[in-house]
Amino acid sequence: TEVPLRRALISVSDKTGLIEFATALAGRGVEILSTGGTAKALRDAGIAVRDVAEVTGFPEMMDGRVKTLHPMVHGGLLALRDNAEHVAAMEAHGIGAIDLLVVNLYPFEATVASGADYDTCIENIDIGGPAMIRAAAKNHAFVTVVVDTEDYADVLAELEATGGTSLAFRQKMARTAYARTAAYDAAVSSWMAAAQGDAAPRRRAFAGTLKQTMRYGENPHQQAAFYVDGSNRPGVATAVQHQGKELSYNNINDTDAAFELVAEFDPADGPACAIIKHANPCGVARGGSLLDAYRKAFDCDRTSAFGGIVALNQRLDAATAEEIVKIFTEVVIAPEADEAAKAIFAAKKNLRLLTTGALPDPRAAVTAYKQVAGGFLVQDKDTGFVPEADLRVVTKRAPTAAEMDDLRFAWTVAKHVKSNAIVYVRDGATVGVGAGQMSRVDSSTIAALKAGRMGAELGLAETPAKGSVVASDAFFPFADGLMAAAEAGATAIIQPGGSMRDDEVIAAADAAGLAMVFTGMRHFRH
Ligand code: 93A
Repeated sequence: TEVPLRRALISVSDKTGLIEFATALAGRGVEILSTGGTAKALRDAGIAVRDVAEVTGFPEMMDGRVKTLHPMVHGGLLALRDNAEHVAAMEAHGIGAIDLLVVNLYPFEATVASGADYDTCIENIDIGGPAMIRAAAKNHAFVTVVVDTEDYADVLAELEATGGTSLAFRQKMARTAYARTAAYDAAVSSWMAAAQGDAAPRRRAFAGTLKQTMRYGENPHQQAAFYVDGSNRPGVATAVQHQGKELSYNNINDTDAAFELVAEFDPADGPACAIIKHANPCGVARGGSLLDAYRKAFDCDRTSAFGGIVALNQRLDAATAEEIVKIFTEVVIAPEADEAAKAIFAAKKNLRLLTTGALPDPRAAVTAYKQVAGGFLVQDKDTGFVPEADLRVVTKRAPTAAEMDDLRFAWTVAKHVKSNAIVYVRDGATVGVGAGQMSRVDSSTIAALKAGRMGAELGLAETPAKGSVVASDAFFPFADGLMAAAEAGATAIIQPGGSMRDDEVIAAADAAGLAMVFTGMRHFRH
């Protein structure tokens, strides 16, 4: 089953590692055929190469749309070398066998990600490349197909070891090849649906590239792996890890939640910090400095913050790093980190530091998937944002400017808390978070209870919920939830409104002297 490599066709858009690879192939006596740009790059490097146009007898035409789509190419890829008829056909038509196909495709995904216009995206749909890849992969009994520059070294190692390629190796390359063309078409189809305004295409395909396999999933008896979608959204998928062991499934999930939350706070408006446990925030704060923001976030729920994930909206500095290492933290994620901060973390072997270079755009359209039995649900990520003009004061008393700042902050945090979400905020920091309860009143009670407990732990004279504001991710169906918040010490409330009993709820707020703002938008999160 070992097949020698005599002839290769190389046609690549991404020319990374091309010269080294082709040089090594040429050094083994492999004849190289190539398309326009690739042939030029090889020739410029002094590597002997034959133009595909010479082999097909046709020039590349129609802006390169037709260059390799020809029987001289596809016959050479598809012919069964041990089939007399196939061999006779090759001889009759002068078709030479192609043993190795090296193709990477027009950068369609990157073109879309760059925000290119419709026609440019269309022009970057590769047709000849996938056709050759699929042909070579089908004929893996004889042909080796390479679609990723990362695999060049493996091909050379295989040649070194066996003088050719083994069937097992060709099979593995063929699997990868079909996944690549499938992912490519999935990207084209998804882009078309979005660009043509079809939110529910009749068929939907999505695909990913393996980034990491994990020891286990959410629990030790579950297998798991992490795939990237090629969108390059800044976050845990694109982050550079500076130290510490590999991220676990739960780490990745929580780090994502933390970073998406903190990215809501524009660094131009000042530093912000979010601490996450089990995908819910146990503290979020803005501060005069990053250190201040971290301390305030930590003070919301010191107990839960232990072993948490810390996300920052700005470059990690040494002072904040010093403070973070005082307790055990699983992961810290930030756009950047000072060398001094990295040095402080270096002493903590179990702490992972991730930097992303940038924050994800909280308003960018992202498609979210959720698996259900027999299918999956697809929706836009919740990028909902209530413009200032849509905030409606419904009570006799309007919030003060300070209350309004905290209400906006609480509302943003509530969007990132599992429903039912109740978030108490004072002075730009959460002081009580009630998450994931089946009853809104229970979430309220828990948030107030946690605030009270933390006040006692911090040695405060009264609960930090006193004089706070509160956000609810969905409307209060009755006045009871609102009354619980008032009893806990909240002075202002932000909620979507829209309950049948809004009048009762507003009357209760007025009676208690509360200020209340309706957003007209809700933020369920499950
Ligand atoms: O426009 S195409 O779909 N038509 C083709 O016949 C064809 N053959 C190869 N694009 C085609 N390719 C692609 O050209 C390859 O997949 C590769 O990405 C690119 C390499 O072009 P060049 O060698 O001119 O840089």
